[in-house]
Amino acid sequence: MSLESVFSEALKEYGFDINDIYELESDPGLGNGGLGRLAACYLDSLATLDYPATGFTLRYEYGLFRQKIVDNTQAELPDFWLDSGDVWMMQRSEQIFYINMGGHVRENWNNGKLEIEYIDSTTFEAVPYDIMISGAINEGVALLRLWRATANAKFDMNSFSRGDYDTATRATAAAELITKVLYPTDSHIQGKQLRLSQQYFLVSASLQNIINNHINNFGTLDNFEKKAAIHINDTHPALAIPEMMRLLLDVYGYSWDDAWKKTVASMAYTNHTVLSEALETWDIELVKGLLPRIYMIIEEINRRFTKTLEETGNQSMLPNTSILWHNRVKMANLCIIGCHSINGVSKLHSEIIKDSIFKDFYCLYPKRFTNVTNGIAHRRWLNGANPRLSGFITELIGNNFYVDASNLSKLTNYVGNNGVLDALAKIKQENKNDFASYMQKNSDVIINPNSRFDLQVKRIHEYKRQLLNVLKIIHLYLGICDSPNLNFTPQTFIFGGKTAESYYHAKRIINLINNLSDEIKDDKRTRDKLAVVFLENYNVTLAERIIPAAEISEQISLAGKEASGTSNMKFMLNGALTLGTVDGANVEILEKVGAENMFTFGIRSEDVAVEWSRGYSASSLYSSDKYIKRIIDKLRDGIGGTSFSDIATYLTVGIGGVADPYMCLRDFKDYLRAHNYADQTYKDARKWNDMSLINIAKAGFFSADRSIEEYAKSIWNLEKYHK
Ligand code: 4GP
Repeated sequence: MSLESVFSEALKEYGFDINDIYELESDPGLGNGGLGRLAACYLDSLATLDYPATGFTLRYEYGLFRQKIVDNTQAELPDFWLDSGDVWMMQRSEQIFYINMGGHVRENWNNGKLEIEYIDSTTFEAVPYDIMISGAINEGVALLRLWRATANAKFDMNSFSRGDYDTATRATAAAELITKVLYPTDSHIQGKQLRLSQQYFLVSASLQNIINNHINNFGTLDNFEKKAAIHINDTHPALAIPEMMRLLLDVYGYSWDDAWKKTVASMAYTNHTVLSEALETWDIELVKGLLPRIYMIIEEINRRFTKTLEETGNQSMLPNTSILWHNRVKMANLCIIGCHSINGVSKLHSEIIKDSIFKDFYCLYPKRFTNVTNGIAHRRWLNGANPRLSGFITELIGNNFYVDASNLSKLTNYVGNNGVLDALAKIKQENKNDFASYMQKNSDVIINPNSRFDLQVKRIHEYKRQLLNVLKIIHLYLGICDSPNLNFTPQTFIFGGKTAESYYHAKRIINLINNLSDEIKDDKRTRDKLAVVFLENYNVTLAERIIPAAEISEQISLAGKEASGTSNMKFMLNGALTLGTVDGANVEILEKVGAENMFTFGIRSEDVAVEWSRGYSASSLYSSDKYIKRIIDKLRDGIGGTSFSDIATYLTVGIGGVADPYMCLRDFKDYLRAHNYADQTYKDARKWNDMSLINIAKAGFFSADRSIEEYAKSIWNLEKYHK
């Protein structure tokens, strides 16, 4: 409403600073990483673009854990976000739905009609809570609906009176557990029964809600697939497919064929990761036990699918495409069979899924596969997070970029304009100063605002290769120790990110980063030149503060592994230059800005498999490259007083697997080259600022508005609310 300054003034009169009030609001930690954050950006765009849309999720009592660094490693604390986060939530008790789990089912034929009887199952109530997401420039509102599980059964007074408190409270406790806590794993699954019940609870409540609304509007489901589009964000809501079938068959009496047509026509699926450990599969017995009717439907979907495979002579595809295989239910296969559209999240990723993980499916259903490159809420990440920069851009090109980010391209008119470049540099410096003061005030971390800010903030994961960054920093550190008088641009390497509590290796990397930070700080030779900072509890609030201050954006995953990445887009939009591999959406950033405005390095995705088949040997790199040898030996000898010989072994020999599985050593030399080139370029401020300006100018494509328009037109067939 553009009323911030009015409120700010009014609050001042009462002695309050608006920023202190902002600080009081906690992040709703309802997701783990990029996948959840993407959904939040999309809701912002859906509202602004005036599309009628609802996002469904669970009202977890405890969101993603708060990360605390204790003894230089990650500890997890519960995040009870509801103590202040619920001010924006409205309970809608009038729209409760009921969900059955457990027990078994009996099929009764009644006058030729099948009736499903649920025996000994438990019924839970799904209570909706709504958060309105307002559009930026219009009256558009998107809804985020969060389901809370409660017990359906009336309080068991009999048991209570007998003193059997256990039985009396069991139903309530079981229900509350479902929406108690968010599982903190990203990009790999943790197969827990509770997680499966969360997934089913989410999809069953949401689908009943969607269908209910549809019937209220149209009185029938006959036109359902023409009016409703359901999007499955990764495989976690894959049970939406058999649940939709269940509702159409058992509740609304459609035939199998009609129900299947409706289901496939209304459902679409986005894949967000190619890591095999992230492709969800469930134990058949678990699914059967928890969801007996759903399992029957999955079996029938699979029976019909495999029959078609046999009839078309494609039996050889069975191992890769069957939903039921080796006692597991393969959720991605269910999604592909049950959805009319399957997309990846960047051009490269969408090609990879067709060529490798879903190759057989691509042969079967070539028309289903498509791409929608991810996007970010540019109004949040530029106008909201970086008012200095967005104000300056408005002075230069007007404020149309607020509505349509492609207008940012008008900034290319200012390439080479010294006045503009100086102003840009000044803004960056002020943002850096602000961040340094914020850190000092809030966490006692001292950052030199005159050093170069080099950032890698994202979930900590082997494939994202924070370790490669660390190897580089150790190399720089040892280099300064060798020649303390060398002219060296002071640099601060800033890391941030959480990892799943059970991901041992990633936790060791967090430990290593923190120890390295200490060692460098304690060393007189290096402390003014080099610094490593690990931001505790990296989250959206912190991201909004640090991204505007960044100068280098590290996007260094092993090529082929990062589906898209979205922080790469946020950094670019805020004028940071990318030091990255040719992976995910980096490929499209490179296409937009040109090789001269980005620092790329590393093996190409198509060469990774070739290199493995040729027998990639990390240990020979260790023996032949004196720099690598020195760094690895240093890991063994100790960093910050602790030996990291396990990481040294992981890189050179392997721990229970191949050595250096994400090819850090393979890419090290080229990474160093790209880093050194960035270093040289930085010395030429005019050139650097020009590159920065071009990055901002070309970032418009990565607005979530563009992605949402693509989804609306090519997948959802969705019209705007006010046409
Ligand atoms: C992430 C991908 O790792 C990231 O590349 C992508 O940008 C993001 O989804 C949004 O599409 N995946 C996850 C996950 O967060 O849990 O698999």
